[in-house]
Amino acid sequence: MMQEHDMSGMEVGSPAVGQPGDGAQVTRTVDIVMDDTMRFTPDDIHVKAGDTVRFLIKNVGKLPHELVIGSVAEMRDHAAMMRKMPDVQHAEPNMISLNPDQAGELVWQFTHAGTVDFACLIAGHMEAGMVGKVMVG
Ligand SMILES: [Cu+2]
Repeated sequence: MMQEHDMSGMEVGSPAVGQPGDGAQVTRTVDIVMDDTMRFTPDDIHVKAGDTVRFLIKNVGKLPHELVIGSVAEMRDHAAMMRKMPDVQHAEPNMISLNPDQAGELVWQFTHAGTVDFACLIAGHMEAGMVGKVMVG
C-alpha cells in the first residue's frame, strides 16, 4: 500500500517553472483549445516574467485531455508513470483534466524568464505531439 512515489511537486520540481497563481492577481488571460489532433491551440504563448496568467481551456475533442505545466523532462517521467498506472487520479495546482466538451481554467504565475513547457500527459498524447511552450520574457 505504501507508495514510493511522492507526487507532490513532481511536475513543479524547478522553481523556474513558476507557481500557482492568485486569481485576484491575474495580469493576462489566454484561451487554449485542446482537440483530438493532439494539439493545443495556440501552442506558443508569450508572457512577461511576473505575469499571472488565467488559462481558459476548452476540450473540443471526443477524448479527455489535460494541460499540465512543467518541464518536459519531468513530464516524460510522469507520462511513463501514467502509462504504468493509468487509473491513478492525479490533481495538482499545475494541471487541469477536461472531459470532451468541458472547459475550465488554470491560474499560474510565471516567475522566471525562460521557457516553460506544457503537455497533455494522457497515455500517448504527449508522444503524439500534444505539447506547447510558454516563452517568459
Ligand atoms: Cu490529450
